[in-house]
Amino acid sequence: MATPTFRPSDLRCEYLTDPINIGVARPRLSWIDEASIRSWRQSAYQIVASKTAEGGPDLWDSGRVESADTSQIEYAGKPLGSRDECFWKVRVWDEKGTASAWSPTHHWEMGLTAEPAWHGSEWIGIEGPAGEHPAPFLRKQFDVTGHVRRARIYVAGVGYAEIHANGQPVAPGTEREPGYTNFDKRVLSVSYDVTSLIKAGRNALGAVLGTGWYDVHDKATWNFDRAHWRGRPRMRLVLAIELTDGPTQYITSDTSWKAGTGPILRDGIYTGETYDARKELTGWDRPGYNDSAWSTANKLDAPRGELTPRACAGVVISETIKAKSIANPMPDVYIVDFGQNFSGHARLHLNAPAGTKVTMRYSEHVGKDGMIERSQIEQFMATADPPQPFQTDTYICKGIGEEVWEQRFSYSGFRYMEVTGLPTKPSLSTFEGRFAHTAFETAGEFSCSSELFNRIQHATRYAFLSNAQNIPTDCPQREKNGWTGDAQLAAEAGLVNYRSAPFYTKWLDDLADTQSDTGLMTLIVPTGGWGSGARHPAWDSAYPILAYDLYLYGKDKTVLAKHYEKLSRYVDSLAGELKDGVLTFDSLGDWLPWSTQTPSTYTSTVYLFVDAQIMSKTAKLLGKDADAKRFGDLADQVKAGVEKHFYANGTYANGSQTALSMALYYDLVPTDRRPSVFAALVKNVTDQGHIDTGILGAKYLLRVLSQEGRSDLAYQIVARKEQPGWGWWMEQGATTLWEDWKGESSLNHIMFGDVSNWFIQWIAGIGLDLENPGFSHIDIHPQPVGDLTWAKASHQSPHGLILSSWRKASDGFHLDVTIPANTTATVIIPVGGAVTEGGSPLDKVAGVVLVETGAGKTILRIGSGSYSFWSKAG
Ligand code: RAM
Repeated sequence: MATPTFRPSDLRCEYLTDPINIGVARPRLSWIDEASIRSWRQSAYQIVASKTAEGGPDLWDSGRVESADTSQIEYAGKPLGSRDECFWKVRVWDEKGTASAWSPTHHWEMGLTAEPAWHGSEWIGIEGPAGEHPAPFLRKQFDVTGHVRRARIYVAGVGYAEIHANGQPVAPGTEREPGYTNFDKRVLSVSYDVTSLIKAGRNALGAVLGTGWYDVHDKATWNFDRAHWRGRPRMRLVLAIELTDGPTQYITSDTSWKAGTGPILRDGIYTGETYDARKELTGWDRPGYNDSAWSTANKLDAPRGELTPRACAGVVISETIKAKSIANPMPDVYIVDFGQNFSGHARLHLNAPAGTKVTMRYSEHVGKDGMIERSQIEQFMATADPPQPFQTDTYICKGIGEEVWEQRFSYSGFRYMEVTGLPTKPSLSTFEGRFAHTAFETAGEFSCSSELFNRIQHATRYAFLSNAQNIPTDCPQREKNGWTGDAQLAAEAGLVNYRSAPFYTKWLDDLADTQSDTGLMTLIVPTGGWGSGARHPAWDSAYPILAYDLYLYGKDKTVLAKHYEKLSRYVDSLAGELKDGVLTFDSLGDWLPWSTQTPSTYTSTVYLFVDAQIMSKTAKLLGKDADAKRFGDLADQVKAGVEKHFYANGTYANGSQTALSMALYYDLVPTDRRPSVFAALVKNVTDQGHIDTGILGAKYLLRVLSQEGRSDLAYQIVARKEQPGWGWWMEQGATTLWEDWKGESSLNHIMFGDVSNWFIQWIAGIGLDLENPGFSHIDIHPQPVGDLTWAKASHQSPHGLILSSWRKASDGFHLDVTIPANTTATVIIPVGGAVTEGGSPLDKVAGVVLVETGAGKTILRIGSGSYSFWSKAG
């Protein structure tokens, strides 16, 4: 038998592996402990950090810290400034006092965190009034005087800046860099490692600028064309070249750069891109290019926002999707079907004469006549005068043989694409779909014996990714807006399925930036002004709910501390609207219900209760006891208000599924009344035979049914193939989640997406224990309901991988569970019969404590490790 070993692995800084753009002074470090024995726990750790990979701990030696923590550990060494490197490693001790070997060394680098590090670089671009113009191309030639040891480009660009060095894009596979914020408040900068691209001798840098959200000339309902920040695109850049044999050389953006225009005739975030390949500037990003016809780059004003290193991934092309079929409903009109709804664009492969103009119009839907049908998604732009295109890319050929092209500064939401202007019949390989969204590592998987559930899971993941575009959005086609309600409803599904904490952490800053001095939030974030000035608690609560979700799923207290003041301001100001313990104004509520509309006064009041509770718990966590009491009292006051104004005749509000499940989920129902209220909910669902909620209720209904022991009913709701429900969408051919039960609007919305969270946390049974955030203690409670014969899920928690996999077989019920080091789990095996592992009764199994057996279930407590439980049939 091998000797038990343990070691720390997967070292991360601010959730990322070896990041080079850290902006905070005390970045948080994490690792996971891998241990080959059950019930392993860390008793202590030591972190050392140094300026060089080989050096001693000249930056930090934490010493031995008695703690089982492996995440959210703040760097507490010597202060780090812009561009500083930090190499670090960790070792851990077990409970017997034995030390592990040191982990491999990892590293992080600081981005530019202070103005002097920008080395006097200027914001440059092409001056003139904002609006539709050819995209600026910028270039700079320079000499490097020695051998390059490390080279980094730091760049801020609004709307977008695509950087090239010596003929190549420096971040291939990315697009729409650095990203979207309220540019009056905060502007993102990114770092690129260009060590292998910069050489001794003559070099060239290039940049192409896109309008993005900075210069929105597209006219649409949300008035981004009137945003205060609006201006011509611009960028600011520093290339720092460290030489092995000389002082660091800096190349900075300034008026020594040249500026020209080329093939991108126009680009618009909603409208798309027009590209004339005949105007390409071959070699423009290489040394030696003749730029004598170019003018001098103009120095432009800095955007008002504070420059901040972006601490999360940007947008990448994650997948290339093959065209599935091409129809030809009218002469010269081709309809390409990619078989999957997604966000991004198409890549063209063409061989056509110069001047051939190919137009691609992206759509989610094809009408009866076989032509694309976009009335469901273009209505907010249709009134533009003069008319403007809508998610349309146009390519004009240069006629040199095989041409390959894809746009870079916009994106669309689509499954189908109409192509016109082709001189010859296309083949399937003429087009590829390019799926573009914020990059995430996956954190969760789910599959089961139901093909339908697997399709819903697939659709949820594609909808989540399609709606992650620097910010969480509502839909990738019609609006592309950071609707706050949609985000709060989908965040838990997002956090269990993907490592999305850095993405939400960034968007919380966007929320903070958008808050008014009086504590008002806005409906969309960022906004150029639209959707501000009114209260919509179910949407506005995204701010406290998301901050607290990061704590619940990732033990992040830093984000709670950072936003505490503004969170309090929001909740206090909303509390100022209370009348006798309830909110009485109308606002957005249980949006897009099937048939029953729950009063928004009720849902808003419940959200204020949720907010007050979050603030009370947060205050307690942060040691602010007086505030904890104050917010606790507020929660009590609202609870009493709900009781007085919304409870009557055994029911809450109008007795809708939403009203009842919210009351039960948030514990607004006195204990002795819970059974009757739950019975009323069950009756409602059984009588109707389907879900009857909008987006709010859909997050709570399945959870409450499962919590109260009726996963069988929740299963029926989700497995139903008739309208309304997720199953009906799938029957209609959905490949992403839809905006409404009727299928009359966008076909790629994420706001009904909590169903995936229910699959993972309930069907497969990896339950988050709200009292033990970060899955420190896990509730494993698989739900073998309905026709399901097996289900499995995994989740990468802060402690490591959690796995739950069950199957019903002729010989009984099998449950495989893995829980990571430093955690414990309560396992509920939901069948009768004695449970064994590897042939041994449970009282003989290492790592297991039998808590209860009988009455159709066995309850265990387990320590870390992998287990295979079996409950024999009969
Ligand atoms: C729609 C959006 C979003 C929703 C709002 C209320 O326009 O798409 O999903 O939050 O309305």
